[in-house]
Amino acid sequence: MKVVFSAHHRLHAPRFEFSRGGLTPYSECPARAEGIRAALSGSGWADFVDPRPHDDGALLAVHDADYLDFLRQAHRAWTAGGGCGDLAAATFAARNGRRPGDCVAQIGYYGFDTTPIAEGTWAAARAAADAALTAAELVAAGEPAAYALCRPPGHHATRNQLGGYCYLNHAAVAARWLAARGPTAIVDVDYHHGNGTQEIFYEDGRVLFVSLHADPAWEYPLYWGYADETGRGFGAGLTHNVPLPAGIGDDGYAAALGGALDVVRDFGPRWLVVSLGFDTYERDPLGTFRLSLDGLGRSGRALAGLGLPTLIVQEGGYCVEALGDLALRFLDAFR
Ligand code: SP5
Ligand code: ZN
Repeated sequence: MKVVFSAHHRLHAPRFEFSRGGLTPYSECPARAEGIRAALSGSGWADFVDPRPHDDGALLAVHDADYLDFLRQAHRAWTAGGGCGDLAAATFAARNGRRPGDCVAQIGYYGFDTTPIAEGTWAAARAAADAALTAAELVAAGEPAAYALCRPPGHHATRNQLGGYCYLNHAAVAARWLAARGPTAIVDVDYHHGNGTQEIFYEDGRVLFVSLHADPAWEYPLYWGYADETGRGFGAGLTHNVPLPAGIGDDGYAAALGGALDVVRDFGPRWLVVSLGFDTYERDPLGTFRLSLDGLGRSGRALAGLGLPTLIVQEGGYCVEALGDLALRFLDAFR
């Protein structure tokens, strides 16, 4: 199958994240994508493709222009003002606060958590969005499936806020592009709720958003992802959240996914976008689920069983040593 990958992801390497009251090494590290790339290179069936560069049009169909401008120049402004290392927020804008001029103030306006901006963040995020768009174009041109090996991930990024290691919402950018060519279903199987994707399509009648994730009552992103969030306006009934308990295993997850895929079948989409996270895996350091390697394979087979042209976009997953095997097992059903 076609795998779209850019080495530009390596330019994005924040040093620390703020977690539980202190700084810890950044979990969303370059070794994640390199592990997947290496495993796919050795598979014999991955056909690597470079992302095609796109102008800002497809990004602007999802994100606000002022937010994109901020992402593009924030680290430069931070460095020019004497900052060193990564730019991160410690103060956040009140909902009705004004857009400030200073880059330190802006990251608390254009973000909902302490996700930092490093020197190469814009270049890496832009290349990842190009990868998702390129993979979408391949699917629209007749490929049965294509995999965008995106890094940084995207599904927490909203139309105007970064968060959760995400800056540009690659799955949303690609889904909006596909939705101009037919009804599109997004199935988000990352361990965390895809709050950014949900927000972007909340009132969109052309895109179904279905997400399985840890219950936001106690897990990140904490403020979105409840089952009673179902969409609004043209999108009424087209958001479907399935919060799941800590410790859920292969059988429980497969049952929940089966129910979610019935919702997709009822919608009758032309295209499928999978937001793929491997943080549901039993050895993931951030997650609490208990899915095995075989469980991830089952998820891949269930999604492939929809029989739809499918774009797979990489999101989270932090057990670095297992990511290559997880990708091989999940993607096996699509090759
Ligand atoms: C795309 C995605 O999976 N984003 C997840 C964002 C989760 N952010 C909160 C993580 C808090 C846990 N910190 C653990 C630090 C270990 N070094
Ligand atoms: Zn996640």
